[in-house]
Amino acid sequence: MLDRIGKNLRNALQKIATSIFFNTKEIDEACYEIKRALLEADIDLELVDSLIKKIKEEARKEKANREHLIKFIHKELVEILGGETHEFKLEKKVKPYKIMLLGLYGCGKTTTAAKLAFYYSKRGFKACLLGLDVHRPAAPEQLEQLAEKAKITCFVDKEEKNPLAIYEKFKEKIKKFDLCLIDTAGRDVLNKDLLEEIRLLKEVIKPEKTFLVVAADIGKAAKKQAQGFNEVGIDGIIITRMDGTAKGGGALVSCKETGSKVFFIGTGEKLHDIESFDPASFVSRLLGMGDLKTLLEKIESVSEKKQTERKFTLLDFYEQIKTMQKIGPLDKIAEMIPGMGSFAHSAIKKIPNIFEVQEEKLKRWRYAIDSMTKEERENPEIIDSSRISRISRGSHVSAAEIREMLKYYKLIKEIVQSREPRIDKSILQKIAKKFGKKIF
Ligand SMILES: Nc1nc2c(ncn2[C@@H]2O[C@H](COP(=O)(O)OP(=O)(O)O)[C@@H](O)[C@H]2O)c(=O)[nH]1
Ligand SMILES: [Mg+2]
Repeated sequence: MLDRIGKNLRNALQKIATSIFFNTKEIDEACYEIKRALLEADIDLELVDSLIKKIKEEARKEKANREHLIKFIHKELVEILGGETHEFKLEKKVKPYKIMLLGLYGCGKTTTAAKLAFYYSKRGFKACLLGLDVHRPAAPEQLEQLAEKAKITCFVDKEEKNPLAIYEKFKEKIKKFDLCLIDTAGRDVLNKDLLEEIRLLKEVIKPEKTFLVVAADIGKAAKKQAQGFNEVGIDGIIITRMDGTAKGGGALVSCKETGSKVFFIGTGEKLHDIESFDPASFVSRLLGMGDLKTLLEKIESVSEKKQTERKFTLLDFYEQIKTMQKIGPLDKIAEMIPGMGSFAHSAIKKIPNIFEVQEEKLKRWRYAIDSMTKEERENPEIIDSSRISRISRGSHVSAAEIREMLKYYKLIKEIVQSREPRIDKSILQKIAKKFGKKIF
C-alpha cells in the first residue's frame, strides 16, 4: 500500500511542486496521476472524481500556488482517509482492560492479538492473551507460539469447545494483568451464527473495547463488513496486511464512511509490525514528506509575512536555516521553497552545502545576531566593516564568520523573496558567482 500508492501520489505532487508554469496542463496531468493512484488503491470512483474536481477548482482560484495546492491535496486526503487525528488510549485504572478482537477467517485476529499484547507490554503494560477461538483446530497452538515469541502470558484450552467456559476458567487469572487481548473465532462469511456467538461473548465478558479486524486486501468491501459487525457494536477497526496490497486506501476510506475509526494498522507478519494510525501523519508519510506539516506551516508564515511587510530579517534567516536543518534533506526542502521552479530546484541541488550549516556554526551565528542592534537585525544591508568589527568584539565570533553568515543571508533572502517573480536564471547565476561555483 505505502509503496505503490505513495509512489504514484508523490509523482503527482512532484509535478505540482516543481512545475515551472503553474498552468492547467500541469494541474491536469497531476490530477490524472492522483486519480490513477487512488483508483488503484480501490477508492470509490465517485469519491475520487469529486476529489479531483475539488483540486481543479482550488487550482483555478486566484490565490492558488503550489504550496497552497499541495497543502489542499494533503488536507483532502487526510479527510477521506480518516479525518481528524485520533488516538486510542488505554486506561490503566481498569484492570484487566479487555480488548476483544473480531473478524472473519484469516483477517489477522490472532496475529494482531499477539502484536497488540507485545505493543503494550513494550509500553509498560502487563499484558496477557486469551484464546477463545474454538473453531479452528490449530488456533490455540498458533496463539501459544506467538505468545512465546512475544514473551507474553497466554491462556488457552485445547479441549474445551465452549468459549464461555474457557473464559470462566481463566477469569480470575487474567485479573492479575493490566490488559487482556481476547482472540475470537471467525467464519468464512459474516453470518448469524457468528454474530450470535459474539453477542453472547460480549454480554458475558463485557470487554472494555471491541475491535473489528479487517485485511487491507478487501479494499472497499471493508464497508460492508464494518456495517455488518457494527450490529454487535464495535469501538474501532484494525486494518491488517497494509504492506501487501494497494487496496488499503479503499479499506481506510470505507471504514471512515461507516463512522468507525481505524486505530491500528498491521504492516507485516512480525510481532512489531503494527502501528497506531493517525490520518494526518499517515498521509504525510504516504506523500513522502516526513514533516510536511511543519514545512508547510513555515512556508505559509514566511509567505504571509512577506505579503504584509516584504521584509526578511536576520532572525527570519536564522529560523529558516534552523527549520531546514530540522526538516532536511536538501532536495525535499528545495522543492517546497516558495517559487522554486524545477529549473531553480535542480540548480540549487548543484550548490553544495548551502543549507548544510553545522550546528556549531549556527550557534556562533546566533551569538553574532544577538550582538547586533535591532536595526542591524532587520536591515542587515547596513552592516559595514566597522559594524562587523564591533559585532565581532561583542560576540567573540570572527569577522570572517560574520561575513560568511551575511553572504548566506543574502542568498536565502534572494531565494525566499524571489517568489514573484520566480527565481530565474540570472538570480542563480548571481548566486553561483558569489559562491564561486560553476553550476551551468
Ligand atoms: N503481511 C502481513 N501478513 C499478516 C498481517 N497480519 C496478519 N498476517 C498474516 O495473515 C495470516 C492470517 O492471520 P491470522 O492471525 O491467523 O488470522 P485470523 O484467522 O483472523 O486469526 C497469517 O499468515 C498472518 O501471518 C500483516 O499485517 N501483514
Ligand atoms: Mg485466528
